[in-house]
Amino acid sequence: NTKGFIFDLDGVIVDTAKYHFLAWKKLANSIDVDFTETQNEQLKGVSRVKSLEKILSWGNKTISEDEFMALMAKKNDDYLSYIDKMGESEILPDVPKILNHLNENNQGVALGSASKNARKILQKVNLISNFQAIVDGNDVSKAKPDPEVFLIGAKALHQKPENCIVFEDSVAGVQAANNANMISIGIGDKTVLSEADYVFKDFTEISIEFIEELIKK
Ligand code: G16
Ligand code: MG
Repeated sequence: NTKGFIFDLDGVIVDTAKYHFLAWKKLANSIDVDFTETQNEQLKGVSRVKSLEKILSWGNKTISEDEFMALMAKKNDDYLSYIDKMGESEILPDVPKILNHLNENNQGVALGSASKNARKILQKVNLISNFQAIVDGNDVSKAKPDPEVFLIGAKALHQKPENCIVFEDSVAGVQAANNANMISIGIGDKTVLSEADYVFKDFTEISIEFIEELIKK
């Protein structure tokens, strides 16, 4: 039995949300806009363009197209300065255990991320060889909750959507998995991710037996 397992990146494999937060906060403050952790929650799984649009609307700012592009570049440069220092120690607990089990049992493994920096991050934490397919912000035109990112992932794994399982930490991502007709596994808070088929706090709560059940389903 072969299934397709599709992983979100930020919040599932690594905690890059804290670096997005630092970079967005610095940028927002530089244009006199307040930026809180609560607001940052609303940017999870959201593309870079959409994130900046939200920050500008929270601050009631209108800027030119050129300024918009310049701010996006500034945020990304700052974000990349954190990414450059990343290493294997930043992989979230028990992620390698699950990835290795899937790889050893010839299951399809793909990444489905909104980030344009996904490949770079996977290289930094030395996990790139665990993935047969990488679908990221460079490959999609429609953001989560649209199912596009996961449907492209399923195709790359030669799997039907109903034989795919998605791991996601964001509400929009869980909705995207459900919209793709895949099994959705929320990683995080049960009350926030209530639309997911299953929710676990993190991968330390996911047993190999549970993974085996998903493979046999
Ligand atoms: C991630 C983050 C978002 C971020 C987006 C785009 O998505 O959750 O906060 O805005 O990627 O990232 P970048 O600016 O690197 O292209 P995911 O889907 O991996 O959770
Ligand atoms: Mg995420």
